[in-house]
Amino acid sequence: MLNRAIVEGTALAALAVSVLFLWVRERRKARPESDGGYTTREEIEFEIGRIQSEVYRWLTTTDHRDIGLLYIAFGTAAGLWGGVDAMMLRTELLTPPADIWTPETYNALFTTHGLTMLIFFVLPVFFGIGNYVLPLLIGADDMAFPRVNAIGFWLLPPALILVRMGLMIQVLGQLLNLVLPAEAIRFFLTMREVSVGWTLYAPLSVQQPNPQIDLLLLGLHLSGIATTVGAINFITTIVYERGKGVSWANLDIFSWNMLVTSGIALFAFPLLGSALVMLLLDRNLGTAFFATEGGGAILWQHLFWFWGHPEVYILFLPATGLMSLILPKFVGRKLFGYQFIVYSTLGLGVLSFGVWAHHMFTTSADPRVKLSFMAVSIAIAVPSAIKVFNWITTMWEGDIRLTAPFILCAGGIGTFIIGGVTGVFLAVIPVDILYHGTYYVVGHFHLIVVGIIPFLMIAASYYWYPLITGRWYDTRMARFQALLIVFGSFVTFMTLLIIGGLGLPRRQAIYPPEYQLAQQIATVGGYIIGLSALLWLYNMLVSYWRGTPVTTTDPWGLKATSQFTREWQWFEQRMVDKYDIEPTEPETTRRSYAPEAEPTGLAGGVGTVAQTVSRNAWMAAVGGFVGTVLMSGGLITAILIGVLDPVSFGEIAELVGLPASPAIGAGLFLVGGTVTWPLLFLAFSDYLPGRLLFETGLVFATLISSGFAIAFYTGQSGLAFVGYLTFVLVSHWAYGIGLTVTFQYLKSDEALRSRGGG
Ligand code: HEM
Ligand SMILES: [Cu+2]
Repeated sequence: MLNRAIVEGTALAALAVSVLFLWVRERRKARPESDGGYTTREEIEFEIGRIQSEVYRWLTTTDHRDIGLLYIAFGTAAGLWGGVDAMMLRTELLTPPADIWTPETYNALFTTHGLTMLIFFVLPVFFGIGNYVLPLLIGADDMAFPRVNAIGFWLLPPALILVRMGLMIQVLGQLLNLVLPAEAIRFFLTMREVSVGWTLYAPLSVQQPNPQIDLLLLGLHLSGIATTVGAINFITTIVYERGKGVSWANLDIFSWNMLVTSGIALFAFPLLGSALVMLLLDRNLGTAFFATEGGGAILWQHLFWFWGHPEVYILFLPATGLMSLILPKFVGRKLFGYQFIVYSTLGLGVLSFGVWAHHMFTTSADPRVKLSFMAVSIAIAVPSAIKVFNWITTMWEGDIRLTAPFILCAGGIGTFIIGGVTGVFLAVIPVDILYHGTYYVVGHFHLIVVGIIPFLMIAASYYWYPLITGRWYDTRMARFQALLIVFGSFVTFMTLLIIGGLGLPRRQAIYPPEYQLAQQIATVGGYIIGLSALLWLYNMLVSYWRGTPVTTTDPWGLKATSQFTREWQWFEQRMVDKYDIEPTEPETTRRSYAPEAEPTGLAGGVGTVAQTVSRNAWMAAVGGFVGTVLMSGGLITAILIGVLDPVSFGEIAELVGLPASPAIGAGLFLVGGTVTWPLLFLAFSDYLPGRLLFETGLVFATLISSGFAIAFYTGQSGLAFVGYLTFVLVSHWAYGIGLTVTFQYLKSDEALRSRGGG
């Protein structure tokens, strides 16, 4: 049995030393800077004074680009740390018994792995990218609150240390133990990495004595504060700091996504904060929130997932924003269906708060409540699918350039389709009851969190590397790396879906021998992902000093298809001002896809509205029908190869009060798919943003309310039913009117400002 602390400590130290070694070696050989993170100088050598001033600069900076880079560096480091956990987990699974780590260590590994990746890797990296490019994209000078921005970042390192202190203390304890007797350093030997799972379920999380759990809760609390602060800053920046000519109607898609992500974070994280405090009180001050006499363990699950599900959208939306921004640049066409994508993003923002109980289908919650959560969880796939359709349509007849960012975008669409569709299956109660405890769930979410999310982070790093550093990376190595990570992810997580379908339980260090080959395939895939991450890091670091300097102001040839967006205009200006480089002229130009003239909305007469609406509804109905048939095909295949078992679904369906007949099920599925799509397209019709009217808001709210009424109907009749319908309608009207009035106000305010008033 290996010692975890020593192995993990050594792996991290080896990573850190290699990076340091590369830094020192490459820095010696660096060519004079063309531009980028540090100042131009002919000869680079280490002098104490210069290092001092650099350190001082990075510790005190409030510049949005610097803070962006700090966030990205921190997130990457945390990602590598969580990655080391992942490699250790997969190594244990090479053989059926627990022969490398103890089962307890295995539990600790997946606990810290999950928390580190979700909270300290993904969000910081996206906040970093947002910090760097968002102000450039919207023409702002900086973030709205630069100092708060710095505070938001600097809360994160102590938070990470609190969360993962167990490991450091253990390593230290083992070193001290070499010279000191065990009694003298008891504290260092009692602290353990937390092993209760990333969901911190009560009662285990209340009862385990390990003091590291308390530190972890404090660390998570701190990270929540950091996130909330960052979210407020993004919202304020997008609402108030947009430059001339940037309106809601032409705000870039990445900023829309950061806006919605921040909105979700603003509502989700404070709730997590309260839940964490309640858990701390239960552990230390004898309260009983999560004891059976209090709210019970179920209360913790409600609170946790009320944050937890929105959190997955907090992580996922920025990735879709990057996709919508980057993909069109490499297919030479404008993003198809900008308005639909904005709508679907806003829709996801709201819906993400209405599905949390799909993580609790195997608890004793009321079946009628579960049923409504099932309906909304299935519905949430629609806005996601709208995005996918629009990306695919953007590529249609495009002029595709097979660069690393493109490969990552295409791979990301692929992993997201599979990850998303498996999520829809899990949203169906009988399916979930069978698969909740298996690797199927692990496969589902990893196809997103080790699919589209990191792929798009890496795509963004390749796409903006010339802009940030003024240098090129090794593009061949980048293409190879992109293929490698897409390949590795598919190998690993498709395998997990299959062994999950066969029923292998997740979160176990030990498994039956017949699964060994499959587990080994998944582990090799995992190593491939790890290797590709190291290749990426190497390329980024070495190119920073040795890459070829960029000598054009349009490195990606975006002017040729009129996609030279604001951040590149900023880059061009900087190249012109600093290096006297002439603005690059494109060799050829063409318009990249001309969207038809915007419909005129209600103001243009009822006739045109009816026409567009019926055209969209038709298209949507056909799309919904085809999509549902295709999905049925997937289901049938799964049943044929034995991954899905219809008979047990039937039995469970009867148990939870659903009809057991496959014919009724299939019919409902088909009709539902065909009807839901036109409804959504109607609701999400072409009017917002851009042209927005009061009446449109009402129509929108009414349509959505009918969907909610069906989704949440739990068997009322008579007067109660009338009351229910009235409540749904009126509350949606209130919501719709509120939203329309806000947008209309913002628009008139903007119009006033651009006319020089206000
Ligand atoms: C298409 C929309 C999606 C649907 C309908 C969906 C549905 C579900 C369901 C029903 C579960 C519960 C499975 C169980 O524990 O038995 C689940 C788990 C999970 N999903 Fe999704 N999902 C969707 C998208 C996403 C996205 C975008 C992410 C990540 C960014 C994600 C991350 C997760 C995670 C982390 C879990 C596992 C939590 C755990 O440890 O138990 N899902 N999903
Ligand atoms: Cu969820």
